[in-house]
Amino acid sequence: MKRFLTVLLAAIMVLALAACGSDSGDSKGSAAEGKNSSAKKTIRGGIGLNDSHPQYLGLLKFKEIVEEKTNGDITVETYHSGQLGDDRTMTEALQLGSQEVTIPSTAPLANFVPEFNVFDFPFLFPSEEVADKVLDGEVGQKFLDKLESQNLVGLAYWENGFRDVTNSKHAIATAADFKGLKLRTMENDLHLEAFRALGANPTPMAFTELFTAMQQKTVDGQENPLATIYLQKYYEVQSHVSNTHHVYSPFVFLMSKSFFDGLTEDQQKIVRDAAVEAGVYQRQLNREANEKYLADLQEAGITYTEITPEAREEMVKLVQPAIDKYTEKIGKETVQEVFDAIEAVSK
Ligand code: TK8
Repeated sequence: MKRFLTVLLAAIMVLALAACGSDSGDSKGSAAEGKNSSAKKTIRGGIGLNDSHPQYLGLLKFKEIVEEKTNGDITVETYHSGQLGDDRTMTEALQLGSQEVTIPSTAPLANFVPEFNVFDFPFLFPSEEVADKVLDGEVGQKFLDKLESQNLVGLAYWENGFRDVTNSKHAIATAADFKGLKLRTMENDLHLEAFRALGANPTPMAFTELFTAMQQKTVDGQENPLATIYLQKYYEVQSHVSNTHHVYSPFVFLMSKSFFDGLTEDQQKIVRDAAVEAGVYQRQLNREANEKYLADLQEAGITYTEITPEAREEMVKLVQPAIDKYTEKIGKETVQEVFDAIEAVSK
């Protein structure tokens, strides 16, 4: 009898402790608390670029706004340089609910929602201003809405930027200069097809492996916007850069849908508005330093080659079959909607 009472008492104590524990303490991204929960929440935000890149400075701005607007009910932990993994891994972590925010380029994101390939059509956007108007408008929102089926919420578009090619072999002035170059591309079949069409020998690779691959000469070159080329110190392992501007690359500010759904309506508005406001700040930071990045790259010993309009026109023609193929894959109507939106804001 005595033993029975002891076990019963222990069981009651365990239940009492469990009941106390569930009302307090941070829930790291748990949606289990439900909308009306008073529990404090933590957002783990991870990116691949390093802590000097405008993308990270934008994430810090997001943190500042969210923590201030929620009076600390939501805290944001920020991770850079692939500390939480590469773009694909972090996006999968959002789907699983083990991370709350990441901000990949549309190219890797197209592995989750293929329609995003349209934003990686070579030479699609003529300028940053046109890109902003299309992405921040009705058409851009339609693509963000497609993310919900993947347990992802797209809160805003940020800017990776116009991508330029670097390599350690020779100057790239025309398409002929791509011949045989081993170029790392993002993990995206459209990018692979486009660079094959230009005559290169492309290989897909996670961003987190790129610097080592160039250092070890596993690849001859890569392509990224100037901010990444300079701030990730590619001048240490590359000798040439050309302003191919072959793709304007958007970032998408992603949040785990299970986490987002667990926020109160006020908190949902705060994180959405914060992602948009921090995005405007990030885009501005990304653009205003481009000229300085190019000058600093040349200062660091990189040879810069300007692509002439004629050379670029030839590249446009060479990649057209890849665009045609992906127009079929994505759907002519969806693609045409983007083309029409670009034309409408370019007038
Ligand atoms: C950083 C990447 C990078 C992208 C790439 O995580 O992979 O080259 O341009 O910005 O998303």
